[in-house]
Amino acid sequence: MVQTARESAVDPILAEPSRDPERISGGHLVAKALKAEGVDVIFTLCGGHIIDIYDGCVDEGIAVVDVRHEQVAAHAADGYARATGKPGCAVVTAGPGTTDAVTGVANAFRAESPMLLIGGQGALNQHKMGSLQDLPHVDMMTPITKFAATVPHTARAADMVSMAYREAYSGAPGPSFLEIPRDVLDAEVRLADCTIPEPGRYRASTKSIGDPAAIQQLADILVKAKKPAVLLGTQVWTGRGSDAAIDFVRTLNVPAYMNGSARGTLPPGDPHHFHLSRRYAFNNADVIIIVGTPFDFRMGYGRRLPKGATVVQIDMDYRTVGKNRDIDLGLVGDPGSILAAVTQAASGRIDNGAAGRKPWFAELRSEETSAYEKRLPRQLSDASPIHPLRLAHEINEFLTEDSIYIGDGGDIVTFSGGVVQPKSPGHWMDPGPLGTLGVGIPFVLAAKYGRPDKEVVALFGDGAFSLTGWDFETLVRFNLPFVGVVGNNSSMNQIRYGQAAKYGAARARVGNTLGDVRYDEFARMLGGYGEEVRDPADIGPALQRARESGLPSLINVWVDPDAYAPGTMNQTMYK
Ligand SMILES: Cc1ncc(C[n+]2csc(CCOP(=O)(O)OP(=O)(O)O)c2C)c(N)n1
Ligand SMILES: [Mg+2]
Repeated sequence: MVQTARESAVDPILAEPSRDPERISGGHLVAKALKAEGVDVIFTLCGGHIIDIYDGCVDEGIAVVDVRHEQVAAHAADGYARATGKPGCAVVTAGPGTTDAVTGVANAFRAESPMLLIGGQGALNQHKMGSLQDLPHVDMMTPITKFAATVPHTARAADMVSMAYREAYSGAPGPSFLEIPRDVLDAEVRLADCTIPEPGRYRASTKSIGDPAAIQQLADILVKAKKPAVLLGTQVWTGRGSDAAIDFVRTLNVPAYMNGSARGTLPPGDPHHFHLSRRYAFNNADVIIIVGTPFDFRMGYGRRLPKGATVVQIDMDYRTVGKNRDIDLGLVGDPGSILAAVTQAASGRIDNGAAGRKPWFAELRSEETSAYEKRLPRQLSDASPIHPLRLAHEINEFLTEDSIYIGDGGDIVTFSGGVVQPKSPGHWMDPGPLGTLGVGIPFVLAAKYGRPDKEVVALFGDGAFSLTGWDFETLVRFNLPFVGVVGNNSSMNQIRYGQAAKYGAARARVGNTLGDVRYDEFARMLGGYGEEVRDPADIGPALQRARESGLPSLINVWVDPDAYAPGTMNQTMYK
């Protein structure tokens, strides 16, 4: 008999597992497949539908990190993939467990982050009968995943996990979803009847350079360029192409701008690192190379790129290249591999064009310096309440080359985006184009758990922190120290600005006011370190004490609610 547990009078979930080494349950098959995939931790909130996966994880040596909200589990799986390069995994129960995780999956979808969400489901033998926590999960997840399916039979559990991960890595990566009905998960089958894919043997390489002719074409374009500029986007880090990107910009002498997860590819101070002169560079460049980032709202849908420039786009996803704006050359493949191939192709020429770009670099550096100097007085402001730019300045000074920086908030994080510079590749984490408030604590969990050798520094808006802040307790429970800063303006300020601008000051305070909450006390209550800061001179020393505390920490910094970031005032995100 194949499904003994289901046929017994005892509920399958409570039936004792057989000790027969020839037999295996669905949850144990899932754990075997996760192990084959290199997953060493699952982020989860428990439920009766999924406990057999936990039991499988015990056997396979996979850590179970239990959080207080499923949104946190899903964001942590996304963040873990970003921080470690290993695939993320979150496991949640049926119904509300899965709906709670939707935002995390959606965020990973827009951010192209490879992860798997496994959700429980009512037993197949109660299908559509109104079982506890039954919902059409697959239908709900289909539009926000690369792959969403039900595991229909216990013997398929392992190979469907592998299938879901293979799908997650096709083209530009993203999330996959599997639901596993509880009778399918709990039943035992003969091991011999199961397909268990072997590590390293069920996946092709993703390091494609696409069309070799296009590589030569791009090399031709570049060697002739007088004023090239490159924008390195998130996929450069996702595909771990940082070294190739650095080699490309140095060998071919191309000024580099970075966004999303690619921030930090080059450190500030590097001669090829530019940040504040991007608009100027694109307006004046003869060749613009966009690598691994779409023409979405962050790029003004490509409309801001001048008509006269030669525009080249490189992306992992065929569907992204040429979308929203015409291009002169499109390449599809792994950004790092493509950049390495182009460097090689251009380096073979007698003159790779690199030498003639001194005046272009000087022009951009002078733009960069004047933009920096214009802002500096506000960045050094001694005002109290504290100017958000001063807070961002102090955080930037505080970061080392081993600090992973996480931004989670509205206006305060918009301010910090212009000032805070990660010092190493992969040391910047933001939600990505979904703009999800609440990623902060889950990303701290993922980054510190996945990279214990790193320091993690996070800046929160008070609004953003509140969405997922209870999982500060998880950081205490798992002994994951980090330096947290809440830029506290007792408001959802980024939204308040838009209301004030449109409806006038008298009608601006609707639906955006928060209490004067002492987040430092909240941290202490949960067993962490906390301090309150009102004077800008105290920010640096408080950050240092938080670092030395060796605990998860929150420094509550009262910032000026009437200072708004230029990006907020222009409402650029809606244009
Ligand atoms: C989950 C989610 N809900 C709502 C929003 C809309 N939103 C964007 S910024 C913002 C205000 C955030 O307030 P806070 O984190 O305190 O930052 P502040 O703007 O005050 O600096 C809101 C509500 C969002 N981006 N994500
Ligand atoms: Mg706020």
